[in-house]
Amino acid sequence: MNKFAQAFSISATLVLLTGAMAFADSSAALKALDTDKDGTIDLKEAEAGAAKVFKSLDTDNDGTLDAKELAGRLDAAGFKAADPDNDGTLDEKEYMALVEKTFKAAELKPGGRTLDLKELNSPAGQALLKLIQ
Ligand SMILES: [Ca+2]
Ligand SMILES: [Ca+2]
Ligand SMILES: [Ca+2]
Repeated sequence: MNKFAQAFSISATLVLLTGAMAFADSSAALKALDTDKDGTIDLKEAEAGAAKVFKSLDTDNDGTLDAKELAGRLDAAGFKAADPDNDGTLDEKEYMALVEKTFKAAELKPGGRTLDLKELNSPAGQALLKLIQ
């Protein structure tokens, strides 16, 4: 195998692995969050997950999340958009509004009110999972 073919084969394997991992993650997340076991996540289930995440991320217990506490879950642009009062932190109301907005963005059928595995595997679905599990 020449170098090019080798590199190609390695990156193809990585893409396959990443794809498989994303799928496995979403399906485990769906199972964990789907408390009424209908095979989808509704906004109430997403919010229940988000409330748990909010509590566990608020390590200094001041009732808000700052960019440091949200590291790896929300990028700077996302943080700014979710902080309309511009105080540099997200309180629970701002966090829940962000969760609802991201939930709606992940819906392939707008107004469907639930997210299935395919929707959770979309970029918006993946962004949502970072906020609720
Ligand atoms: Ca459900
Ligand atoms: Ca905090
Ligand atoms: Ca704020």
